[in-house]
Amino acid sequence: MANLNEKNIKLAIQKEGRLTEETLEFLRKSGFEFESYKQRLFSLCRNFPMEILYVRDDDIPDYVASGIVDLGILGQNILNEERPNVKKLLNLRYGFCSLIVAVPKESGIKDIQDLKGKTIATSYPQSAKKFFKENNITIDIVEISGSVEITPALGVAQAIVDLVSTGSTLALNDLRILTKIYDSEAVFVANKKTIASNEKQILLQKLVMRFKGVLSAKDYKYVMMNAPEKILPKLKKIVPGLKSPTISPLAKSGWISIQTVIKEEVFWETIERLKQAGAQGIIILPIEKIII
Ligand code: PRT
Ligand code: ZN
Repeated sequence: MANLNEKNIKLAIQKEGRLTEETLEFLRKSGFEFESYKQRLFSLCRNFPMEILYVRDDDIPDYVASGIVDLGILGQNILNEERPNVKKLLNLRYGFCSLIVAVPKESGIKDIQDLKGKTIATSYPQSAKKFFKENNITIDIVEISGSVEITPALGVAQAIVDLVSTGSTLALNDLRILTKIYDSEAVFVANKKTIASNEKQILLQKLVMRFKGVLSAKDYKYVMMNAPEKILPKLKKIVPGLKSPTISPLAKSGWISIQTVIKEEVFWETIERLKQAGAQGIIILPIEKIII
């Protein structure tokens, strides 16, 4: 195991899989510089005392809980399944998926109650057991490590509990969703001793601030526009929370330039209303980071 310097904070991420690319992108956006070629086992950040270790996602909870590493990025689904003794610090807003119960399209099963006494194949036995127990449904579980979706066709199970993101795999295997157990996304977790440690706590706080900066920037866009000065009160009404936009006069008399941020979720709606109100030359820029 890499242990170049005891003082470095250690972060475990998935070596190769669905979370890898977006995790590397997220770390780079957060300002960490490091090499990351295909056969890597670990990387040392050039501009921060942090080592990144590349491991299987299933190993991350144990590594963090036991203190082999201080921090980890993994799917919430793995936390729900393994319930390791770690502290979740942030949701990272990528790697979205849901754990669902699915049955063959043609099957007569209409409701989860119809699964009583049936066999269910899954790679998430703990999550599945908990769900059916909470719903007072007795089922048998067959634990499968991969290709769970083919088990109904093979006659191994009458239903499956599996992760789904686009739904293509279910469609290809003629399965339909009966119900959802939980939603998941990538999360940032820490070892509890690291959080309490004098030395590493400071590094951890810096890291969390950087991550939060990237996450909140995702929510907003930077907008510049020109407008006649007299419609400013109207524009202020359209952009909620816009108490003090940056306003500068334009060479054309009676006209101003306005700079502000707009929340992503109401973005198009807001832009259309600004345009209707008389704003012109609207320029939209992505925001790299917001430090509050
Ligand atoms: O080798 P290693 O053990 O590290 O990787 P792995 O094969 O166990 O995991 P990997 O790379 O498949 O997934 C890593 C993490 O990505 C998971 O723990 C989830 O948090 C997240 N994630 C997001 C997903 C999916 N979306 C997903 N769709 N993990 C798995 N799937 C699978 C699902 O099991 C099914 O087989 O993709 C298939 C369905 O995808 P759709 O798009 O057809 O619905
Ligand atoms: Zn895995």
